[in-house]
Amino acid sequence: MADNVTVRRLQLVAQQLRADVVEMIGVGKAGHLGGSLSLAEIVAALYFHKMRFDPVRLTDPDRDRFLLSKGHAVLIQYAALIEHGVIPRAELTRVKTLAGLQGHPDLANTPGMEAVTGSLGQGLSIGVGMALALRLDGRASRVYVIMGDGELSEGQLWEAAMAARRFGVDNLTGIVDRNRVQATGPTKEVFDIPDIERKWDACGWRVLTVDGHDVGQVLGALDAAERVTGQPTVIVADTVKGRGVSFAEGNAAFHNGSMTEEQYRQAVAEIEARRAELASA
Ligand SMILES: Cc1ncc(C[n+]2csc(CCOP(=O)(O)OP(=O)(O)O)c2C)c(N)n1
Repeated sequence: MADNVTVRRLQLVAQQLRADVVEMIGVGKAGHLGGSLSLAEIVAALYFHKMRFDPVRLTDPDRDRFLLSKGHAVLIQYAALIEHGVIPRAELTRVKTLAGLQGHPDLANTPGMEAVTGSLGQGLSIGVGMALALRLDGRASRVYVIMGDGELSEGQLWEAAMAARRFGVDNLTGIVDRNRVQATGPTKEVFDIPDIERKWDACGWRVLTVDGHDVGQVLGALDAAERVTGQPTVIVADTVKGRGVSFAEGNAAFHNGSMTEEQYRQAVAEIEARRAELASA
């Protein structure tokens, strides 16, 4: 069980990550706001508590691996790496420019990335391979693969899911960011995927469902996943797309939308207000 001090600290980190994402997108520049903000607590829990991650030893072979299969949400990963000092803060305003950080994970030019992702459906295959390699090498490292619920329509992902069970890959934790909104509308309308938990279960995975904005629940599930042996674990995290910025919440227009000056100011103010509320509680 995570203690209250840890939970509060991570809630505040999550708000900082949200603030960074909003600053990266700024005014009049399209960016994946919704699917980044829905991951704030999960990314905070992983990068600032759970993962073996040393910002000054990024290639430590014993590190845990973080794979953002829904690579379009990389802004939230950049935010974590900025807060860890891996990426200079000055890069915030150069995101999605030719010379700056790219709109999807870029292995060659961005420190702290483990794979190129963004073509949806591929991250789990990479993760299974990495987890198997780590096991062969006798390392205790874990692999975390973050997927979107819209992304679950990709067939390759289910091949990887079955392979993970076939090979008893228990050093792999999948996380599904179930925010129920896709690029162009509600996932249910674009490509409905009912019974997500039962699908993973049928593929032989241990399945845990949490509120993805409840840091205590997220940490509890991450710990539980570590104790599972002989099979992989997936955490289905119920989240809200755009969480923390009211006009973006559940709104597909902010899947990859741009903000007006007024919306930008409102987003900054709402995130700051929540941060102040958490800090004073
Ligand atoms: C193979 C592939 N097809 C289509 C796209 C375009 N695309 C980018 S994001 C997205 C929606 C993804 O929805 P979801 O996985 O639910 O992500 P989230 O809502 O969490 O951002 C799509 C279709 C892509 N990146 N890769």
